[in-house]
Amino acid sequence: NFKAADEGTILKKFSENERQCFEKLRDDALLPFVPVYHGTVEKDGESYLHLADLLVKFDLPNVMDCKIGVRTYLEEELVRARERPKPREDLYNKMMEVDGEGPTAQEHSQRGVTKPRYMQWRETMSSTNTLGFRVEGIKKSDGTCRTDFKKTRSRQDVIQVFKDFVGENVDISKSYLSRLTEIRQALKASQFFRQHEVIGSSLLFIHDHTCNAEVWLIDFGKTTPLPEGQMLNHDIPWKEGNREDGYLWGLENLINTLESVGGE
Ligand code: 4IP
Ligand code: ADP
Ligand code: MN
Repeated sequence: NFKAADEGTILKKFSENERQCFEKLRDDALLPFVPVYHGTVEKDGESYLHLADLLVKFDLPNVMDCKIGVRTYLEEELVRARERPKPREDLYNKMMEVDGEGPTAQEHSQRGVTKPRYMQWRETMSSTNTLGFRVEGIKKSDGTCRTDFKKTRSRQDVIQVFKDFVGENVDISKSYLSRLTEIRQALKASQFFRQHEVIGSSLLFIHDHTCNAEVWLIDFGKTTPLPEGQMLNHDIPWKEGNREDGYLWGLENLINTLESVGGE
């Protein structure tokens, strides 16, 4: 999905939806918290979004991707699956890898699950539904990489993952917390945030041994504008039709969870 680019930048596979988000963010309170956007690029017949590489300022970075929100799929995917269910074998296999008892009897016999069904199951297995965020992956400076967090759900389990990530370094968790507090403030001031349903977006945590620690908003591939004049609250429960994403609720829980990492 990514391609190497000029010094300090990356190319991400083009999506028109994400391009529109980066364009609108050029003029928004969230601008300091999203990677610098350099427009679109064509290379070998493919289109890309040209973005700043967030890792360049770090020396042997540790990176964690947390997907924020209580919902990870669009309401339209739900409607589509209801009208014309398309069971997918790849998603059935991914479900089976995590839990042989995940699929229902019918899903077993058809060897397929629909996309929203898979996404909802992922949400309940992980901390997405209960905490409004989940850890997707961690890459450490020693080269190790973990993406086996599909069943990391309880607050205690998440705290353990965070502890391992920051190496129980209090300075780093404090820097992360102050950055998250700034992000919360920027979200509350952001016009873009009020007017968009933010689905499948992540906060990217990056730190290194010099104790440089930053958090960035990334991945707007499924961030969708609301109809003119409509706004989201971002911290009330989702009910089909209200398009709420639980982003602020998840951020609050994330801050709260990280507070339990440095402390005690
Ligand atoms: C993936 O499930 C992620 O949710 C992807 O979201 C999603 O892509 C995939 O849907 C889904 O299979 P796992 O994480 O369990 O592998 P993201 O790219 O944000 O990580 P979408 O297209 O919804 O963004 P499919 O339809 O691409 O398989
Ligand atoms: P996708 O839409 O394929 O899920 P993301 O935008 O979520 O793509 O990016 C996937 C991963 O790539 C992130 O978890 C992060 O590690 C890395 N990444 C994304 N954007 C940047 C960036 N601007 N700089 C450095 N790394 C990035
Ligand atoms: Mn992503």
